[in-house]
Amino acid sequence: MAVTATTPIELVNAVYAKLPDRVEIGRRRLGKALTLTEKILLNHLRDPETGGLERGVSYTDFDPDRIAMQDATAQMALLQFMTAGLAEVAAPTTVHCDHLIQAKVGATIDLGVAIDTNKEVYDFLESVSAKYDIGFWGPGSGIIHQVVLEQYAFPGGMMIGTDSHTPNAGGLGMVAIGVGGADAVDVMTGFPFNVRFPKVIGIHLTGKLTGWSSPKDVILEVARILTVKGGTGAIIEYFGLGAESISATGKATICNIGAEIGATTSVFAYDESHDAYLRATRRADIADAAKAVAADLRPDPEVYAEPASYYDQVIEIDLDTLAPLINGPHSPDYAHKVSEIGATAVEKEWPLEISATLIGSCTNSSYEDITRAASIARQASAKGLKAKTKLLITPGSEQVRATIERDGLLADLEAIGGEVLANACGPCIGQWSRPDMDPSTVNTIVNSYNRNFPKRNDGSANTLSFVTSPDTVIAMALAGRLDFNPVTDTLTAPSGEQVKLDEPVGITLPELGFDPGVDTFTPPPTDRSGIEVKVSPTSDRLQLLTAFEPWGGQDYVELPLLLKALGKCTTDHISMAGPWLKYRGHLENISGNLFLGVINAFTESDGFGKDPIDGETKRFPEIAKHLHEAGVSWVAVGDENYGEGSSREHAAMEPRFRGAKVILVRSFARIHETNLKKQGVLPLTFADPVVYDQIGEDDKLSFLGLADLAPGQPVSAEIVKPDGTKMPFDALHTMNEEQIEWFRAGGALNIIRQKMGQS
Ligand code: MIC
Ligand code: SF4
Repeated sequence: MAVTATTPIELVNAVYAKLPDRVEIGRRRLGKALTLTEKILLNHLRDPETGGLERGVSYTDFDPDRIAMQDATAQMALLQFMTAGLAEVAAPTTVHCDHLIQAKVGATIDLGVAIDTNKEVYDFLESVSAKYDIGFWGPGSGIIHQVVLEQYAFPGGMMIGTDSHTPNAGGLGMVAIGVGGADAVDVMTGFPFNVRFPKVIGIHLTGKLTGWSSPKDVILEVARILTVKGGTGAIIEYFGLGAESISATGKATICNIGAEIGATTSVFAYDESHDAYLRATRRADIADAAKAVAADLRPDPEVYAEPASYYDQVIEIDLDTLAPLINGPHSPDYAHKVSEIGATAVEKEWPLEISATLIGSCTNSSYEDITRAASIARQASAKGLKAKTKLLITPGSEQVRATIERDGLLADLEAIGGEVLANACGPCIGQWSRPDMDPSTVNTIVNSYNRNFPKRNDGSANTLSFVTSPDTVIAMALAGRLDFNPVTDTLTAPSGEQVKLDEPVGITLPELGFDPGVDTFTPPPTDRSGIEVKVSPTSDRLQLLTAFEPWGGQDYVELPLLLKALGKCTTDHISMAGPWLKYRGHLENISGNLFLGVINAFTESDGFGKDPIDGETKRFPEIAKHLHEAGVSWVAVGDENYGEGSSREHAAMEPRFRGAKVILVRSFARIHETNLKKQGVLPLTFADPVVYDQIGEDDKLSFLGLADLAPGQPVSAEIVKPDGTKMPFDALHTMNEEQIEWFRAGGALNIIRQKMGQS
């Protein structure tokens, strides 16, 4: 099927045509009414009669409708896909250029600089896209998740995307799952997408958001309740009249940040807001088609009547009483009421003065978000107020940018001092040049983004990042302080008058319709025969991949420890973004950032450890390189929710490339655990978490009986102390038969390549 700038109605019709039958099959097989999650998943099972449906247990094969990849992850995904030797991708696929644009002086100049500095990578992505029948959204088109929501998402659809915030499309009723590139390669090569059939958590929303409370507060509250790992292995399904009162883009904000609680994805049922959004984004044909199957795009009535019998867990949130929240620093589940953050900041000694405020990102840059923010800006301007901090705005897509510019909303924000950046990720992913801030200065920033791990925005661990709604960001920008509560506090206007801000007012969809802006989409050409993809052997940004070696049949005996990570170890800690994004297509070069952000459990400082070969203290990537060059395999040990955050498979490929055999932790985040399995690294957890504490810096670790590795069976392991004492313990894994095969083959890609006759 041709890849166009929007999902063709034929694709949607084909999905809806089988929906009623599949729902019937599901009710018969499960012997009960169905949640929305189950309906959508059943409709995408590769085999509707035999695909496993046991929540939290079955590994099941699905056929998603589409794949979306952003530029920073697409490079590695496509380099892997290329080794399979196919003529084209087997499912509709798009590539989106959004992560590589650095925010420095403003939209136009920054975009021009990015096009220049990233030319080699953009050319690569454009030519690979053209060659393999992939749609290409060039730089300036916007952030992948906004473009997907505007163009490709549809109620009842299923997609995967090589970015953890792919669930954003759940706002429009799609099961949209964030994956590593190797999962995308499966689907691009015609194999199913295999994932554990999720548990389903129901979140019942009652009441209605009012005043300063917004959809962002719903998900910040869910993060508070469930924490960063509470959604692991589950799809979050929102229901209730409160859910229906939220716009489609508000729903998308909620689903987007579902990634922060580890959820497989989040989804809202079809309702009027979906119809309205589809029509406003010029997709009336899809709106009509969805309306015709509306009952199957919602949970069965029995589920609403008795949620506790159908969801694994039910959480109640009353929107009438939900107070505005602000979460941070350093973890998106660290929630505070806006009314209380001031007192907490004083107690914790976080700076009350804000050094920068930022709105936008893939999370919060809808028309509604910007109208709400602009409504505050307008009243402030009328009273002569201006932002007391830097205020940066990243529009989520070219369509939103063009529309908010046309409707005067950007001008409202600029009038209080806002600066507009390119339609891209920018400061959200460390692409923020901030020469005015000394990295040794502890400082507070407030933004409407989704994650706030240390060093994420400007590379400095001294920047304390708080996430909140765009409304609260604007209010705090005007006050310049973290202890400002717009509900109760006043600002001093230049006239000396004490001014209280009125509540924000939003417009869900533009009255004049969306302005599509500049066309940045390049469809693949019909004749693709002459297209060549070039990767220079001397490039420092792109490197063709060579296959990893297979397992080899031996136990892993007395592997030295590269590191033991203390506390939070996200993918940002393992493979930092920001300045390193430029090496995302070059495995060897990007391995220079391996574990740079990790806190060493033995020294409690970050980035440095003891080289097990010579005992010297070095940066982790240097130790890993030294071990690699000496042909010494190693193991890394981590704590809870290891690999939280991004989908970037570099966090798994770099250790693999440098010789990691096992990553042994207290628990894993879903995408990262799969990424390790896909690359042929053994992801193991301690059967008894206390064993983590018993591992010393000079210990070695053995993993035995690997020839008998079997689903559900523990692996016998040993700590070998420097004096030779052995301390046996059990390690657990979650691999099924197929995944054990990946391990034996040295990675899933080696199996695909064999099947395609490439090796
Ligand atoms: C992120 O928000 O952390 C990213 C950057 O979008 C990542 C993807 C990447 O690292 O390229 C994600 O969320 O998966
Ligand atoms: Fe981009 Fe930030 Fe969204 Fe990731 S979270 S896709 S970096 S805007």
